[in-house]
Amino acid sequence: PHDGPDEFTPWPEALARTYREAGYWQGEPFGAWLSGLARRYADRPALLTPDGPVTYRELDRRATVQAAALAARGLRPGDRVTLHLPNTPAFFELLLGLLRLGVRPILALPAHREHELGYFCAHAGAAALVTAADPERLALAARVQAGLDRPLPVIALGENPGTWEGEAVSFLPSAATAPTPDFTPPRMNAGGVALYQLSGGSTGTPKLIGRTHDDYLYSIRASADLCELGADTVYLAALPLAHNFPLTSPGTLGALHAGGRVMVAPDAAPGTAFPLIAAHGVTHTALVPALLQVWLRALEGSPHTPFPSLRCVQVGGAPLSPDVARQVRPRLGAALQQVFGMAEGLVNYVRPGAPDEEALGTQGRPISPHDEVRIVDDHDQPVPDGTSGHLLTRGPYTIRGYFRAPDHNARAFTPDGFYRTGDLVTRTPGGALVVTGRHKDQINRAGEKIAAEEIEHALLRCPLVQAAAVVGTPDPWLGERSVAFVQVAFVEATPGAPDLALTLKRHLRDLGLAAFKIPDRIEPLPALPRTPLGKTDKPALRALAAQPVAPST
Ligand code: J2J
Repeated sequence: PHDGPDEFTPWPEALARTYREAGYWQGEPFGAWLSGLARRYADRPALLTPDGPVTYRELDRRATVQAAALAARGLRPGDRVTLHLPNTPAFFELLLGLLRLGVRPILALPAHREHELGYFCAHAGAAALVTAADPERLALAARVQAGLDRPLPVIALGENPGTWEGEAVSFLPSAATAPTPDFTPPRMNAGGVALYQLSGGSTGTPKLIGRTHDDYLYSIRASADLCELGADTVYLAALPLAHNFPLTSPGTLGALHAGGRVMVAPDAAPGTAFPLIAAHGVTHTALVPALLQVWLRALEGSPHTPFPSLRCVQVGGAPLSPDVARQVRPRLGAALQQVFGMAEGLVNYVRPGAPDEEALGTQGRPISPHDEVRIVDDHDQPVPDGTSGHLLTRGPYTIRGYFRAPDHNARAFTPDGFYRTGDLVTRTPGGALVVTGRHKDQINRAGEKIAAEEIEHALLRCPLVQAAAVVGTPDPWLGERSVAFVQVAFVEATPGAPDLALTLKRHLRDLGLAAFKIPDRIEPLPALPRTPLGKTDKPALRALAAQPVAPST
């Protein structure tokens, strides 16, 4: 299948040749990569599951079982599907099965609800929603179907729990006990899109990021190498498996590439993750700063090396304060590795063994010598080293355009193909990047990205709301909390009527927004402050949001 210019923006041929000649792009699709791992690591454990280890050979076999089963359900190479799974080991047989079949999953997060899943399916013309056969997810899938104006097949991993309320559903048995099918994988172009990651975004609708087999595998291999993963690595995935960070930086796929073992935590709570670290000899894991703080809090007062096996805790996704960074070594008995990455591509790592100054106070440096980084002022002119500016980047694994978003692409990329990250950074004399702020209308709530405009549009769909603006405000635990300011139609206060904030939160929940997007606070204002040009004055609202809340009477 060929993607049109709005669906995929290729790299210029001269650069593509450079990336191939440098050995970054190896022309190998994910299916062949997995076969290679099965040959190389054979009977070594790949996944550690509650039912025992799954070897590399068996993981490879299960991916083939699922590829054949998905093909039998009508999925064809080039199709797009929305993949919505909880953190369980079966995520890998499905993801790898889809990749082997050349079907491109949109990697939805577990927190996504019908608002997001429905949008992905509609926007991408998805051939199916692939989910898990638990009653809650099936009910969600039925609501997604009901909200679309064309039929959407649902493929649910597991047994029919007998609660299905939608239309076409097909249950996909676990591959563990299924016989090996006679299946020949289709030929595939490694330069084509393998899967879609999701942008943190700043616009009214989420953006899809097409990552090619070539570029995604390069970032995975290079990440695994520079993070020094090996056959003795035991990687605990505590963050949502579909997210770019725990998937590829170096993440579960990096650990598999290195011949290590992957352990999946259903969630990142200390009560869930700590026993797994102890029982399975976990060596590496990845956290967002908010979760790191929860882990550190849970360890207060415990002996100083609670987890003798733990070597490295990676932290990224949101700003990490040096004070919290400093506590990692003494409390967790492991090295801290800061990671500053983005689903669009560019990932920076503090290199293992870096001096404290760099490890605690910077967000590292790019993976590749071919990652181009520009730090510029508001007019796209380079700023002197040591000055904060907008981070622009292009390189062998950074996209050149979002899927079906030509207008947004014209703003989000420079004419010469640099991605405008929306991050403000400085470069240290040693060449490491320090994130100093953000220039995008986004809230980073505990590492989860909220596009202000998406929530504003959703609030405006309530007839009471005449104008809405969502901003972030500092929070010691979450990093940022979200605050919505609304201008509402005059409503007479009737005794016993639910208060405005509750009404609007209910409105957003009814639209099916992911829970992390529901504003932490909703405040009415007689009118939103405006700039001289008539735009909402967000800096003024941020200042207002940061004021102490008056006790309600
Ligand atoms: C400050 N802000 C950071 C950091 C990301 C590895 C790690 C993280 C992500 C990720 C990822 C930050 N300090 N250390 O995909 O592979 C903010 C920036 C960035 C945005 C990207 C990976 N690390 N950020 O977080 O696509 O604002 O990817 O542009 O979810 O998170 O978000 P996302």
